[in-house]
Amino acid sequence: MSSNKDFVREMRVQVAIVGGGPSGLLLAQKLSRAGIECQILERRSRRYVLSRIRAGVLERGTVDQLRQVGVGGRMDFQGLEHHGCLLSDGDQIFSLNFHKLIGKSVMVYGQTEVTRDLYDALDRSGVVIRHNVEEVSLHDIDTDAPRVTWQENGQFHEMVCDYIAGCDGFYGPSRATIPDSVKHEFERSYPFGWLGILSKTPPVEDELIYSRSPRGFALASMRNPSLSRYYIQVPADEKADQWSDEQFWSELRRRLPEKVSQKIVTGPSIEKSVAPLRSFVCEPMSYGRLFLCGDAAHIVPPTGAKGLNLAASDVHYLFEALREYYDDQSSSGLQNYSDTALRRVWKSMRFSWSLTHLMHIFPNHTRFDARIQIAEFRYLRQSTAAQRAFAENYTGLPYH
Ligand code: RFL
Ligand code: PHB
Repeated sequence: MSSNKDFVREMRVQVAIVGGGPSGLLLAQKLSRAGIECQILERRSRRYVLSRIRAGVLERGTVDQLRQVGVGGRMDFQGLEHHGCLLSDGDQIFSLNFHKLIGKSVMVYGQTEVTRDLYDALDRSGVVIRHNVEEVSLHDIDTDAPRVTWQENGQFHEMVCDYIAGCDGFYGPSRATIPDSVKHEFERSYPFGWLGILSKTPPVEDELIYSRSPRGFALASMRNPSLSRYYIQVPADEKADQWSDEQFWSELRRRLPEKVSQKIVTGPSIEKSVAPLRSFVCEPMSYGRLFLCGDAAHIVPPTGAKGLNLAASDVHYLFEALREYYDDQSSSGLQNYSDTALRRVWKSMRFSWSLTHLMHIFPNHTRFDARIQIAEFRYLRQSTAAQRAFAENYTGLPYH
């Protein structure tokens, strides 16, 4: 920060957290329960953060972490435990029972609700979350006294800390602070997005349906017994407002097996948006005293429901490393953080990439590619070994 700016010097904290999405909030909750001081800097208002409709499926590891930090109550009461999912290919539909295959399940509970539960818990523990901060910038990350500066209510602020957790999503400033000479970025973008709607209608089935059809992919998901979430594959540059609700329902029906389509209850959408699909990894996930978590370090296409769950596993590794540092004065966990987190990230990256390839229509696909897709789908339908591998990945790989 330039020395001629008038700025407020905030109290030093142990960990400054940039970004108050699920990864920043979960990390803060874990740190505060362990007696490690932290503060969150969030660019948006709380209301805005809570209006973002995103993930819906939680792996067991995410569920366990939420329970361990005292925010599992509402999730255990309102969340829907799913023992499997349905996969369809045109008119063929089959069910994968994760519970029978590998004895595991997932929890359907929206990211919005997870975020709300974390806010409530952080309010109770008195953790400071500064909303509507602007111009957040990270300094001296390769020294023992890294700093974060920002603008709030027209005033410049500065906070010195021991460590910075970059939890500021794909477009935040943290990743950009790692020098280009150190950073390697790996990316695959897909020539389509997902148009999603939320509607106050009962879900068409008890399980999620991932459907591959000649017209493109569709997903039937839910938030609770009276709130449905549906997605359809659309071209990458599609705008949500080009689609009326009627057009959406009609296209969705054409992409699901007929016996399912006939049962869909339609209604007005209460949210409609297009999400681009991308696979992205930044290596390393740390530099000096900056540690990246969640979408700040990696993005997966939503097909495998892995984004929020990867954010949660990063938080697990980072929290354990910080606890080791403050409790045992050992920095070995922090030194290994990037390698440890990346090992799991790449496995989820692979699963999301492969499921995206299996389920979508690619504009540049040859007839050969289309045949391979069908063969792979049949293999999954017929082979218990393939189904077990799917179930193992979908419900979440172990943290160690
Ligand atoms: P987030 O949620 O993007 O939060 C980052 C926060 O940082 C703030 N920020 C800043 N703060 C201060 N200064 C700045 N300059 C800042 N710039 C940004 C932002 O305002 C924001 O609050 O990242 P985080 O915490 O790492 O969490 C990641 C998850 O949100 C994301 O991976 C998932 O939503 C992905 N995802 C899914 N993940 C799952 O595990 N299961 C799913 O079923 C699932 N479905 C989805 C999804 C994502 C979707 N979209 C919209 C991309 C479905 C969709 C449609
Ligand atoms: C969702 O309900 O938003 C959802 C569910 C499963 C996915 C992606 C999104 O794979």
